[in-house]
Amino acid sequence: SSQSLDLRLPTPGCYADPVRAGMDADAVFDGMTEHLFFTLGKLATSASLRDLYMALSFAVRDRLMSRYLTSQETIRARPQKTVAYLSAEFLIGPQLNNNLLNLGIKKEAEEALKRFGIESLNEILEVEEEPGLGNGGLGRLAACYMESLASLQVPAVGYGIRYEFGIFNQLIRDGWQVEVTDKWLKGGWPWELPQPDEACLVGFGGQTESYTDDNGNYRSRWIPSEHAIGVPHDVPVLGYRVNSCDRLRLWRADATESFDFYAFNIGDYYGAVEEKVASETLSKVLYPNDGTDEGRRLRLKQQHFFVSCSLQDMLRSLEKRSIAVEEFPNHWTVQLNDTHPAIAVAELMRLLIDQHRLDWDKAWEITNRSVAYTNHTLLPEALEKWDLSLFKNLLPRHLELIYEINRRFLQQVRLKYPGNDLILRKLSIIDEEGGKAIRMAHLATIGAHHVNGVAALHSDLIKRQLLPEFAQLWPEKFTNVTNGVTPRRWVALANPELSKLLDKEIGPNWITNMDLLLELEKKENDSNFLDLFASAKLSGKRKLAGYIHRQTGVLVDPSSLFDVQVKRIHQYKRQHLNALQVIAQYLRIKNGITKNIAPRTVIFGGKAAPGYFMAKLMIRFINGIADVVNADPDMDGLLRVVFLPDYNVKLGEQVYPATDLSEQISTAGKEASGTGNMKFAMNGALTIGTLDGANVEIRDRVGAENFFLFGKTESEIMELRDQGYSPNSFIAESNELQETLKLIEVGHFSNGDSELFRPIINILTGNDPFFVMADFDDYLRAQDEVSKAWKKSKKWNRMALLNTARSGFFSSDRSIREYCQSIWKVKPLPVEISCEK
Ligand code: B1H
Repeated sequence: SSQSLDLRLPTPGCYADPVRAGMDADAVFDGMTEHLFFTLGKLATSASLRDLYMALSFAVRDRLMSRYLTSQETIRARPQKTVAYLSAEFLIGPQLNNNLLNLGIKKEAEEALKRFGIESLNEILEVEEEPGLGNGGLGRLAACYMESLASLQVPAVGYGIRYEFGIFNQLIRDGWQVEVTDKWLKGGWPWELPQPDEACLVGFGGQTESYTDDNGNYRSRWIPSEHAIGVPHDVPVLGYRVNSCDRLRLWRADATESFDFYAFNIGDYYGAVEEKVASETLSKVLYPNDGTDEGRRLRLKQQHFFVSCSLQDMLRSLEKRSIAVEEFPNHWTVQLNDTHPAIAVAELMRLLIDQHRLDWDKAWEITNRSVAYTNHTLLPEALEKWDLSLFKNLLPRHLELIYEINRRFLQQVRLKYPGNDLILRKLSIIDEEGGKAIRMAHLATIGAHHVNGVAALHSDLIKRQLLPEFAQLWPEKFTNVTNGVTPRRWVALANPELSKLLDKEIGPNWITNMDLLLELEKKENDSNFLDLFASAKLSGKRKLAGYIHRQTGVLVDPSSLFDVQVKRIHQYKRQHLNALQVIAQYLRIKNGITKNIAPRTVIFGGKAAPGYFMAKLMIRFINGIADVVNADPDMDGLLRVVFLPDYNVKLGEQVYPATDLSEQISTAGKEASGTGNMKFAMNGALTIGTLDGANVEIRDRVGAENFFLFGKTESEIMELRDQGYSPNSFIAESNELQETLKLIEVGHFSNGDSELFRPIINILTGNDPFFVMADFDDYLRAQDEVSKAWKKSKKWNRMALLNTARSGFFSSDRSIREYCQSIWKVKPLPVEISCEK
């Protein structure tokens, strides 16, 4: 064992080789040179930009290693609770810049690059392909949380899937979205460390059988018909200027055997490779749906695959240290990021009962004490349900366990509500309406010790609408943790101009203590400072204008109001409401009513799920409007419309610092939280928004006078719906809305084709499920307020400054502290690096 050997960890203090560990520019340069030569097989004289990116990344990775290994060793040697964050998505974004920032060697890297003739670090950062291992907010939240966990020195492992193909790349052709596979691994990805020695075996299919064990007890055992191997690929997640370096452990699926030798011997060559082909498909591709449950068999396989590997990995960590399995809840706290990993409740029970031989009650106590569940959506189409026969076919043992969990649970319910069959049917894990199905949210809620929503309003709606009977049964189980975003990536790294200004004004500690931004409040009337604040914004806008021109050919004016809506395309997010408003403004300008109009650049970005027709048509619609507006000389200097293709983390880093107006216009009650809204506010954008998700809390914090509110509230929407909502009554009352719809109907934005956008018109004038018509007039009114405010630039700048100053609450450091205190009960574990063992 390693304990009997005198193995010293290489540490910056005592690991002598400066090429690998030195933090000055010379050392970084030497490190790059050696990696070019030995790792990449290139001479410095013939190195491409990509080679230099790889060399710098390897040199930076070297400098993470002593922190990473010491952190992992510290966690092992001083056993205390570790957070296991289980998520089907981790949208981590580009790594190089973040690691340079958190290590504190950005200047040194820039200096080293100069010696290779590279004048700007950006040239190298441009080369990096981001791993698109997530759809949107949910995956990005997991990434922000990992960064905050490390920065707060909390021992944590993120567990997920190493998809070979992440979210597709989006092209725009003739105004339509075209999906292209995302080959993020093609040039080699330097940030992962494969650990084949720690592989895990996962079963699927087959059947269960009962038997009598050595003690004469009846037991069940599972004989799977197929297996896959999970190979961990670890990504170090370094905290900001601390030694703590947590681990993101992503599982890749391998075949158990390259060949089935039996099949091969009987001459079935294709049959022999079939199991291999099938299991390697497991981690092949991310489902790009974002909020619509597809109920696909392969998706359930993916979920069980990564959850089983992760739980086995946690149990193995105890075994290695000879810790009894009963101690599991004292060593691991398992957070389920939505229901995608909810099979963990059944799988942990299976591992404890079938493999570790615990009795039911003990196993259930351990499971319940360890597992907590975060809900991210109320939308019925997003709530995961698995067809019973599909589930039984793939996970027969888990189904038995779920039946028993359900039986015991319903027994409890019967005791509380005797004779109430309706409530039994409502609460059961098994949905008996139509074809039988497993409700994963019920499994997660029953199995977890805490259930939380992601913003105050959302958590409240979980209790009142989604799971009211559960909330009555277990009021103390339900809680809220409002989402947050990491200020390292979303301010310090994305917005260097603002960061410089903040450093100068209040010192650099805001990066880890965003409450310090409140000191900026005293500058609200300082014209000088407001000008500096505005010029930081202008510099972001100039950069984005350049990018827009290169990508779309559209020239935009950086002095115009940059009005931005970037997020997945969904009807509930109402990009079409924004688009209609643009048409109304276009009409006003055409009619010469320009007095109250502020020059605007309206920017959209976001991907549509490939099978979501309406979302794809919304993209086509925006591009149709953009074509007409941008080609019309009457719009010059007043209106531009841009659809930015392929919105992702990297592009987000360009967009947030360049935005004046943040569009957060979902139907009240539909957006669980939103996190882009927070990134915008931190970077000094004003929000136009509904009282939905975290918008409510943003408005409370930044002040109602610094926020453009419009639209019906959640309860007004419900009331309208209950009264039998008719969009036509709203259309009848609004001339501008009628004219706007008319223009679309006659084909003005589709070269005379009056059919193209018919489905949009039909849905809006039909049942209008997201109340676009009901909110249109008030939205237009709020947009007029925006234009008015924009014209008083000093006032605007003051409002923007107050948004930044008061956005500290939305740091993911605050969210993670709340999870640690109220759900996980974990404390930080500082990591010391020294030569002494
Ligand atoms: C959110 C999802 C989601 N909620 C299913 N639900 C998915 C559901 O591929 N799937 O099957 C993928 C994603 N994502 C988002 O989570 C909410 O809509 C946002 O409001 C919230 O800010 C974010 C993080 O909590």
